Parts: sequence; C-alpha cells; structure tokens
Amino acid sequence: MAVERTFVMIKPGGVERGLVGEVVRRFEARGYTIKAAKFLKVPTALAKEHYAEHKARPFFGELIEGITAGPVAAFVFEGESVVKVARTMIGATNPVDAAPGTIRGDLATEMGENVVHGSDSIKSAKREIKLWFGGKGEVVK
Ligand code: IDP
Ligand code: MG
Repeated sequence: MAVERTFVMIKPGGVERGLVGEVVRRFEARGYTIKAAKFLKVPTALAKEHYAEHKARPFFGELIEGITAGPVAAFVFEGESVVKVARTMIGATNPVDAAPGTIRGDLATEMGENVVHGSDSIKSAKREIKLWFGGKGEVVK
C-alpha cells in the first residue's frame, strides 16, 4: 500500500457531454486530491505518443481522431493505491461490460465514447504524468 499518483483524462466526448465535474466529483469523493490539471486540445503528436502501445491496432486511426476531436480535461490524482482504484472506478474498456457504479458503467455504452482514460499501471502512470505534465513523473512519495 502506498500513496501514488495517476493520470486521468476526460476524453473529448465526456467534455462535450459536460461530464468533467461528475468524473472529478467521484475521485474527490473517494478521497483523492488533484495535484495537476489542464484543459487542452490535444496535438496529434501528443495523442500518438500517449497511445503508442496501440499503434499497430486496427482502431488506432479512429482512436487518435477521437482524442483530438475536441478539448480534453487532464488530471493527476493522488492518494492511496490510486492507480489501481482509479481503474476500478473507471470500469471495463468496453462500457457494455462495465459494471454499474463505475464511470463507464454509469455514463457510457460505446467503446469509442467511453468518457475517460486512466493509467493502467504504476509504470504507465509515471510515463503519462511525465508526458502530459513534464517533470520527472514521480508517482510514489
Ligand atoms: P483502456 O482505456 O481501458 O485502458 P485500452 O485497451 O488501453 O483501454 O484502449 C485505449 C482506448 O482505445 C479505449 O479506451 C477505447 O476508447 C479504444 N479501444 C480499445 N479497444 C478498442 C477496440 O477494439 N475498438 C475500438 N476502440 C477501442
Ligand atoms: Mg489503456
């Protein structure tokens, strides 16, 4: 158990639907604190770097188009075991499989419109925090 940091992003569809507050509310209510935040239209190069692990996948073009389609709201949250708990709170990648009570399970039905991104491991969190917010990307105090 450890205090960690993770990267969470409300995707363009979630921003357009006015869900930034709802997502942030859930993390704050759970006990996590905002350590960094920004609102931006994602440059294509940043989008490709962020999703580099998926570059060979058939849906990569669609994924980059989706994430650059409008502004996103990006956050670093901090707290106990936040990397794992954030993934649990976000729910399964395909919202059809996401449990009720999760962000995707409550707010989405389509894979391409699954509202939110969250780092999938401590290693990814460190990489993503560094990519989006600079610095050394420390995730554990
Ligand atoms: P995650 O967001 O739950 O970590 P990943 O497997 O990392 O899921 O995929 C990144 C994003 O790519 C997903 O959130 C979803 O928007 C999209 N995606 C993943 N798999 C597919 C697919 O099979 N078809 C279309 N889009 C997909
Ligand atoms: Mg992922």
